[in-house]
Amino acid sequence: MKLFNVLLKDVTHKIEYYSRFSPSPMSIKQFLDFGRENACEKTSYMFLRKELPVRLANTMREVTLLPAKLLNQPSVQLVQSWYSQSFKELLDYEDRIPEDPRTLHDFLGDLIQIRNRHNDVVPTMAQGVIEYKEKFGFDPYISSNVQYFLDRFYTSRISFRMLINQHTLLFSDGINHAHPKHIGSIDPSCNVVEVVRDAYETAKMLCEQYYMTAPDLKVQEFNCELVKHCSIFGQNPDKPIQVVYVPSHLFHMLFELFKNSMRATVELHESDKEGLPPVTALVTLGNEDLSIKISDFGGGVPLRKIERLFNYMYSTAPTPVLNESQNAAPLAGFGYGLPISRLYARYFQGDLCLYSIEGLGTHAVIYLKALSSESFERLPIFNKSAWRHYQLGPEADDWSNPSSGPRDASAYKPNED
Ligand code: P4A
Repeated sequence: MKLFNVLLKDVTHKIEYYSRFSPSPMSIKQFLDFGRENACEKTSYMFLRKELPVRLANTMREVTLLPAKLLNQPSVQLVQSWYSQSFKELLDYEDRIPEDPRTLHDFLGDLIQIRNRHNDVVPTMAQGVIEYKEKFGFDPYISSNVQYFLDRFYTSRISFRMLINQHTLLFSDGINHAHPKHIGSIDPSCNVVEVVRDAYETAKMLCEQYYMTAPDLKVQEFNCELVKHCSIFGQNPDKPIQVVYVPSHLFHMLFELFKNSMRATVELHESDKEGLPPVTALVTLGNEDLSIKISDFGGGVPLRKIERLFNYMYSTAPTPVLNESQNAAPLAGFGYGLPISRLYARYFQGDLCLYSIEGLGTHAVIYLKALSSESFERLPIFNKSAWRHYQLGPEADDWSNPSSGPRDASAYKPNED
């Protein structure tokens, strides 16, 4: 018991120590340059053995600020135990020199083990939110805390996996046969329209399984990148749009948007004689932004409800139990697709926005940085200002509420408080 307490105190102390450092954001260009020119495993090791504990500790400090009623849910406790375990495993390397060949070998194996341990963090946290809601119901104050927390927590997780994937893909022996040109998880010449079509086809298969039909896709591409030596308008209309990016992140976002557009389209037009209106994708490269717009005629969502589509607490519902006749994954059934897709977009300084025209349909736009030198990781830092977010109690709104009526005119509403 005594020894256990000493160890626990030591880990707590280490979390405090590492959380005082801010994470060091890397740009896609830095990831690429490092991985390209005879990437050095020792250098990567020296960076990660500090940077990974820093990112973990920043997150672990923040977890403890969650409202106790949420923190105490069994699923949240389970996730917390995974973080402690992984943090402890990384501390082993504080005093292991890279010159010992066993160090790099063990580190690689431990990173893979840590990554696997954290595979189910998202559904497990979602389970924690369900547990909370079942016991205490939906609370707008808790929901805004959860929103703030999970956006930061999942961003940190995306970044943590990015670092681990780069290291393990670069330094596990054997080249990536499927993608010999990729540098770790990065494609230096990612053809955006190819990923668009790939995500569409995957969503289409699900849609057809579920609804027996799916809308077509129309793609338009505008390469407007100003190239100095290029004449008319400086346009480059024939050059396919490419970007230095993580194709799996782009796929994740597009797949989500296609599922939404397909669902809205099929549910509104299923019985139309004319058939389904197609979903359109517009891919445009400017000097600063690479924008991808996915549009549909699915009837849209009223503005008042758009925010809910990004809200974790609002959109968390128990996973539908699938019976044998519908063993296909339901289309857009798990609720976390949009908020997490937006985090992927923001992670490298982009964004994901929905513009809905109620009655007609929805435009969803993914913005990416056109230049890999500008796409720096956007990372949460644990500091005073983050801390303050969790201390604020539920406060009176500082905008008028349409239903609360004139404040000094209670005479007009004698029966209301
Ligand atoms: N209309 N438009 C969309 C949805 C509806 C939509 C919708 C009913 C709502 C929830 C949902 C999926 C679709 C769209 C494209 C989008 C987002 C929403 O990118 O057509 O599942 C959560």
